[in-house]
Amino acid sequence: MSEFDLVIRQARVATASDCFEADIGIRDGRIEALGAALAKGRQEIDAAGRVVTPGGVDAHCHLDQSMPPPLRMADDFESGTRSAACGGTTTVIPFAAQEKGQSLRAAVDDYHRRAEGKAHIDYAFHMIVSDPTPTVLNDDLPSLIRAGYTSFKVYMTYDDLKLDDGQILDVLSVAREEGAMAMIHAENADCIEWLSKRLEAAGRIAPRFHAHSRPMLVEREATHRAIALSELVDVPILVVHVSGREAVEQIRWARAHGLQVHAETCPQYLFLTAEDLGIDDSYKGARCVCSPPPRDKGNQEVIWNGLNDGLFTIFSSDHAPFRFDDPEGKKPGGQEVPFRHIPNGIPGLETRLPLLYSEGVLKGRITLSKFVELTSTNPAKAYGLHPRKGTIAPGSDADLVMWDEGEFELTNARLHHAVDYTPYEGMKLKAWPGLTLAGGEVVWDGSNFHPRAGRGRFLSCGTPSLRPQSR
Ligand code: DUC
Ligand code: ZN
Ligand code: ZN
Repeated sequence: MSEFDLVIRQARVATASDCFEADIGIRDGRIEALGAALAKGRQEIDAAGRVVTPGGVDAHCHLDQSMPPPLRMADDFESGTRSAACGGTTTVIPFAAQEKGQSLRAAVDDYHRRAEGKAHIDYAFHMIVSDPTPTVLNDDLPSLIRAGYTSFKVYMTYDDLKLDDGQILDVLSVAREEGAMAMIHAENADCIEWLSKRLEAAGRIAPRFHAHSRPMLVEREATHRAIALSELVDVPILVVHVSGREAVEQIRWARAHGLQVHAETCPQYLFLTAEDLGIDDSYKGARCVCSPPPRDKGNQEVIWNGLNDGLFTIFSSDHAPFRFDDPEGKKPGGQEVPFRHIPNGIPGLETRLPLLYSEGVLKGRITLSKFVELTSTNPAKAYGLHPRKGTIAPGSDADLVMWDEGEFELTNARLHHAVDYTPYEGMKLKAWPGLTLAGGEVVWDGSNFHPRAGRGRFLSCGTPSLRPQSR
């Protein structure tokens, strides 16, 4: 009997702390051994000269999330996890969103039904708390955290989701009590509403005015307020989808004052600018409408610096998939609508890792270990999935990516999501996943997707285990 199910030979193994050459021995879906000249496997893959990283953990993506009619997300748990796997991501953490008036438990049960039997890769859930009733605060939230839903998102904007400061203090107190991770969407709702009404009254309704309705001060103010609320309760927070300088400055200020404020950013803040929402009134810009909006080239540099110097903990996609030419998507009811009615979000599950590997690692902006830390290890730690996920070590799940280097044109035709566009159409990349293993099984071989809906299991999350920030 051979010792391993699969051996990957002579890989350049990259973890968040080291890069070294080793064979990787896999059995029963887990990594069993790392070392030189491991015994034979029933199957062998030659990785000589190739980088192998842990499978990506995309800790911020929206799949099959309930939307007000006529809107509908293009990706469900089947197509979303297919696309993720083909882009090197082996774990996703989408949201179980509570609707106002709904119990939090009912929301979690609903999203389990949506995922059941569909996912090709493992998944967990963050909760979205939109209605923190006494029952939610005293019963549902604490017991769901103890049951393996150890993170939740709160919104400071969007009418159907936003909480006021008192409500945010209430849910942060539960996070502190139970050791959960609170993610905060930081934009000032009243400023957005005030600006949107004035823009609309002046006839400025094209997609590009979305960016005018959410200037950076709107994000800066809310980021500072979120930091102050977390300071008052004395609990760590994670500020999601940070877009540029002014929010970064608030987070640096918080760190300098010894506050535990973690931060996430996303590809759209490295590779898009407000001009992608349109330089004229063309509706094409609706494709890139997301919140916060992309900023400018100078802000892209601020984000790159923050990725390199430790300001950012996590790099996620914020995949929020709406088709462009679709009455359920960016043209609600078949109409080109004023900017404030365009569904917010862009696709990015499959492109997150190749974009950062190609433009970050291969252009010398971040190290390979930093890439692993931001895209896999830290999200796994932040949401209580490490060391099962997020690293290459004996005992960890055999979730691995082997990288191809060469010339790759990023086109929507290459991708496996259900969206009819990518914001990055035509970009020339230098790397793409050549192989993705999930639980030791090949799900993507560089050319073909190997489907097995239902292969992905639900992951119950443990206590967040990020180390405290030192600056
Ligand atoms: N902004 C969010 O907060 N969520 C989904 C998409 C978006 O643009
Ligand atoms: Zn958000
Ligand atoms: Zn989001």
